[in-house]
Amino acid sequence: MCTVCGCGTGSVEGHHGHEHHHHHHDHGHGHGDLHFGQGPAGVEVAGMSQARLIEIETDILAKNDRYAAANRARLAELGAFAVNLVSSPGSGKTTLLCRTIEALDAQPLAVIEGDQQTANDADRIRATGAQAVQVNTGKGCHLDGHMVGHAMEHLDIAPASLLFIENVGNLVCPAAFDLGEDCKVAILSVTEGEDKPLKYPDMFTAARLALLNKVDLAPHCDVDLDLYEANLTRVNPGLEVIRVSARTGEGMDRWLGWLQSRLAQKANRAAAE
Ligand SMILES: Nc1nc2c(ncn2[C@@H]2O[C@H](COP(=O)(O)OP(=O)(O)OP(=O)(O)O)[C@@H](O)[C@H]2O)c(=O)[nH]1
Ligand SMILES: [Mg+2]
Repeated sequence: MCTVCGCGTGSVEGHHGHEHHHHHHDHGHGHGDLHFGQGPAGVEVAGMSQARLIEIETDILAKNDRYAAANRARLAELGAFAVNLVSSPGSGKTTLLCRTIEALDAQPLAVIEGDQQTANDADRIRATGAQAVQVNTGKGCHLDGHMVGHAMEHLDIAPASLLFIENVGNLVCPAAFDLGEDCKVAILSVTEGEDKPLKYPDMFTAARLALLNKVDLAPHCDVDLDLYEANLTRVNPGLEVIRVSARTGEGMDRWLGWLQSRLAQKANRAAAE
């Protein structure tokens, strides 16, 4: 997770150049494997204690959480339902989003697009007629609460509308950052391999729903869709999974139904207050 190196401070308090050296030792777990992070060995950084690392992480995430809380309060007032779409690059976030927007037809919505560079994805969204703001994160590998707060100011977010936030394509860092969204939806495409939920569990534990995309390609990829699903629910037993194809439209009804029911709940809650 990038909070370990402190790159998350970039947008919150101005970018500070930093250099760090991770000392990699074999901690004796056999086969010459190296264990860091949540593994038994923990994280080791030269000149930095584990306590100091946790302090930095806590600091970054606490700042982020204040921005996220402000975004969440604003969305609650409006009764707008916000989805944070997370996945590795190219799994089909923008394609699915364009199909979703076309299918939602006249439903008020707004889109925030996160990418390191280019406005390609916001351009693709605007081509559907929807309003979109592109956020370029530069060296950043994820959106944060501060960026999303600013982007929200540039959008006309209607009461009881949908806000889609497409995060930077990255299967690791976006998992750690709350943007004030109602939920993270992880997209995993069938070309990525059945083991991805096991290798990158954070994203799938942080998500409420997983869209298993590109199922139209399954026959060409020699993959096991049931194994994809089993591995997803193994890392997160509460995860809902919907098989979809942005290409053929398969499964889109279930995804749209999921969205509409969540939006209705949120809008009703706002109306009742
Ligand atoms: N066959 C097939 N191709 C798909 C499907 N969904 C997306 N693609 C293709 O996958 C490629 C990547 O799609 P994008 O929508 O750009 O993926 P993304 O997740 O938005 O990528 P980044 O924003 O760069 O992280 C494109 O060539 C899409 O046409 C699908 O359901 N089936
Ligand atoms: Mg995209």
